[in-house]
Amino acid sequence: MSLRHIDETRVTRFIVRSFAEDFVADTHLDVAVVGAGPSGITATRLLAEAGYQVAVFERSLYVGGGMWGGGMLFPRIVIQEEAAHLIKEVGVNVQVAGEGYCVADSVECVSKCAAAAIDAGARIWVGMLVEDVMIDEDARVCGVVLNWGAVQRAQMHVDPLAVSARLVIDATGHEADVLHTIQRKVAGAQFDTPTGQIVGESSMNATDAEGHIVELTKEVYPGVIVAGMAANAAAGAPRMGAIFGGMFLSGQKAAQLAITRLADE
Ligand code: 48F
Repeated sequence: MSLRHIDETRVTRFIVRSFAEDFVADTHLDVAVVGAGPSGITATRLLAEAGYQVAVFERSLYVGGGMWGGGMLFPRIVIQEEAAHLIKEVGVNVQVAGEGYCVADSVECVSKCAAAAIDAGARIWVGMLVEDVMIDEDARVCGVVLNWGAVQRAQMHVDPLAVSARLVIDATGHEADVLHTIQRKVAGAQFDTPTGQIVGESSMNATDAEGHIVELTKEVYPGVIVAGMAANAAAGAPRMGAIFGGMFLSGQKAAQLAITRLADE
């Protein structure tokens, strides 16, 4: 069997049209998630499963954030037993390692978590950087300002586009990038953190870091819930290395907070 003759311009039209339809549909979101690491992808899936219009914007060309590379490029992650259900329910094979620890293949985990979020109805936009936020007249964040990740890398001056969102989840990992942007740009911005400011993460202490991450997952600025490593970084709490239970539980809490918040509006 031979494949049909290809009209190259049709390929172009199909791609651009399909992209444009989906992107236009995502210009008004219930929740814009920034960063497609474990916490962001988990929050995205749970919000989509709950019926919300949610999309995640990821500046890299790949999803998974720090999960893809496992621990120091060994493609495995460790998860505490109490959090393992959040990846088992999307079909990840989780091996019990003993003493309350489990192990999973990092590539399998990223792929299945991302596929489940898409199957639940969310869109994952890769190569899109959130370079800023929109702020309304009540000083509340009401959307994200987007550019191509490649534009940032090339240091080109290209004006961005904007997408509105009833809530934003900062799941940008160690950088807490959305919150740092707000701190830099909004004069006198105060955050719900121990110092009122965005501090940056401290050195590794896995027990402390994992112990605090769920509690630190909250709406730290009007309209912005922080999740994952960004929650610790915002508060000045420690990092933890390749142990991921807190990331999944934090993503789950961010989704639950968002659902409660949106129901109140
Ligand atoms: O860092 P990342 O995986 O965040 P996480 O969900 O998980 C942290 C763990 O991977 C690991 C750890 C485990 O114990 O500590 O590090 O908290 O994923 C964050 C994602 O956000 C993207 C970034 O490329 C990464 O994929 N990102 C960061 N800033 C932006 C962004 C931005 N401004 N716009 C879009 N994406």
